[in-house]
Amino acid sequence: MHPFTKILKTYHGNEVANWRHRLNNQKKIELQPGDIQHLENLEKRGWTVIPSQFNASDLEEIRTELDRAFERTELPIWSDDEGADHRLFGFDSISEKAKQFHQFADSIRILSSYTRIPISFMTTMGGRIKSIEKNKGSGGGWHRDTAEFRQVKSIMYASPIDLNNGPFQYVDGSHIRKNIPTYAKYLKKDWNERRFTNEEVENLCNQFNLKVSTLVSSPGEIILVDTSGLHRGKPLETGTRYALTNYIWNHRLIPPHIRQMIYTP
Ligand SMILES: O=C(O)CCC(=O)C(=O)O
Ligand SMILES: [Fe+2]
Repeated sequence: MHPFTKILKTYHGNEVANWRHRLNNQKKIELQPGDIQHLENLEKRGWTVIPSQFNASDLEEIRTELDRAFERTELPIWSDDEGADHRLFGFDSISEKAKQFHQFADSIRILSSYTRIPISFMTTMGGRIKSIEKNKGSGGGWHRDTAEFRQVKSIMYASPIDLNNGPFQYVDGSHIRKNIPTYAKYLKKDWNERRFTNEEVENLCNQFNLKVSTLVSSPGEIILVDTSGLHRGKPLETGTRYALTNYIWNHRLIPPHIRQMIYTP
């Protein structure tokens, strides 16, 4: 197949599926004051930060629950080769706090207004990552979750975060559709390449004057992000990072490699 035909097929195939899903699941979303600013941040930059009701003691409870869960050998815990990163998908079904995060209406409203696609499936991943030597950070280095369509997530750190213990990083504006193939072409990659080295990201930022944002949010704040943009969890130099992440799918079937990891009691 000609590469151009391939791009058209992949890209438009996804867009057609999106429109079909929108038509079949039309629901009017009532925006709240402040939403417009968050939607503008998502459109322009690819991320925004919203307040939540979670306080320091809620976060402490989440950390304790995560530590306990990672001890439970009957649960489908994922961990990386280095033993730095532990994850449990479906944490919302064993933790009341995670369930509240999962159902948090402000995140759902803003993210589905942004994608203009009703959310049809969501699971909460509870994660703990330690500063073991040579850890790659959460997500395993710079990447896009998808290149073909907008994909969104919400993330809440459950421990105090600083520049050294693994904050989320994002190349502002790298989710903007029309630029995705331009950046890939400059790096001599396929238009929908998803993995990037540190050096490639540095080159892109210099060439196209892009800025890397490091999201050091306050306890309990929630990051809403379009993960089709370039992002990573910064590799940790010290400490341990706890976080909850909502994985969200629209009409698309949840990928089998994730589905099989989700804990259902
Ligand atoms: O947890 C993070 O900081 C980023 C992980 C990631 O790449 C993702 O959730 O898509
Ligand atoms: Fe990611």
